[in-house]
Amino acid sequence: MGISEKLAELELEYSKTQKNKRTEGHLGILKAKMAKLRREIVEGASGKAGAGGGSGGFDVRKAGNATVVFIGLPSVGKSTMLNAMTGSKSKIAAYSFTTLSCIPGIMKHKGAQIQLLDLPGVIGGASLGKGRGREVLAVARNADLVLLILDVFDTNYRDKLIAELDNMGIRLDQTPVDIAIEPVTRGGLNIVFSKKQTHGLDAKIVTGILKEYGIFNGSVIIRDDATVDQLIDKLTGNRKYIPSLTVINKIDLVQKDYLKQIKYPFVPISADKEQNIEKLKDEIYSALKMIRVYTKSRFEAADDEPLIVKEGTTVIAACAQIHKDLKQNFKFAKIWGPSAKHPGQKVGADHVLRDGDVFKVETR
Ligand SMILES: Nc1nc2c(ncn2[C@@H]2O[C@H](COP(=O)(O)OP(=O)(O)OP(=O)(O)O)[C@@H](O)[C@H]2O)c(=O)[nH]1
Ligand SMILES: [Mg+2]
Repeated sequence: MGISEKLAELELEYSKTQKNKRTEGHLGILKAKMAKLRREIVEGASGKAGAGGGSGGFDVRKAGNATVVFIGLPSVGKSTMLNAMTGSKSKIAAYSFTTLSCIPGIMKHKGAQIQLLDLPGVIGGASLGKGRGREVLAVARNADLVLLILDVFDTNYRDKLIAELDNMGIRLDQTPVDIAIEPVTRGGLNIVFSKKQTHGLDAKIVTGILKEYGIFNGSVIIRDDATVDQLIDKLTGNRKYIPSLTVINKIDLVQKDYLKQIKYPFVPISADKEQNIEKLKDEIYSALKMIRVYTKSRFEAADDEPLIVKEGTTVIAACAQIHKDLKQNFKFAKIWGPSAKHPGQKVGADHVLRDGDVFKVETR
């Protein structure tokens, strides 16, 4: 029996099992078993989709300051979007599966160069390999932002896309929970909950799941209010936590009121009629949490070209992005702008930059 069949069997058993307090432990173990099989599937696909391509995977090289992937059903308008946003020429057609590989484009916005990746459409069961779905979803694992793209007449499909990504170990808009697991060789399990658990996680369930992962001895400290799935994520270990934006395309086909029934936040656009494209670019830019900072050398005014860095970047990390020598020879920096207490404030390596800062590095 192949991995996919084993997984299907477990999924069936899971769906048939009644969900109550008495079956919770058994369900947790089923989930752990499914997670282990999905990890095998993901690892198979990631290997293929890595840089260099290999056996039929997508040859994707990261470029620019950040990478954004397009995930959606066939024909929702992903390629039309790429072309409208970057001036690329990805093939567009009225039939499904027009795009057959990964087509990159660069969107320039507010001084940043953002790589957009147009991908083949994903369909239900993509994470199990339908329609090259695994390769497509594996590309998303390395993205800085996922765009969930929906046709205005099929807005309920969002949950399915999220589920397919979830099966590939991609957790959209989530943060990992704080669970520390330290296996030892003897002495049994010592499980400590330092927060009240409201999702039914208790010592018995945790013990059962840990056994599935071959952990019989050690200490476990659960510092957040966690779910069974989050504990399994921690044990599986290859999860990607990526932010997302939902885009609804083809709004030229409906009246304004039509959009009011949609219950989640989204950016409405018409890629074909180029409506709201600038707004979408702004939303992508802010979802990526990038800031612009400027360097200044001893004799000159500040550079016009911004250096694009992630929010929360320190002076020393920004230096490393410019040149490794600059990082190595760093003595201190002087700062002007939003993060400076006063113009020209002297700061150390760990000073956190803010959007619009100008800094000058003193080297050894
Ligand atoms: N009315 C309308 N049609 C659009 C819009 N955007 C795309 N289309 C049409 O939708 C069809 C599919 O567009 P594509 O851009 O090829 O869709 P895709 O998501 O890349 O499709 P696959 O590559 O097959 O996954 C084409 O006929 C487009 O002209 C839009 O904003 N409004
Ligand atoms: Mg396409």
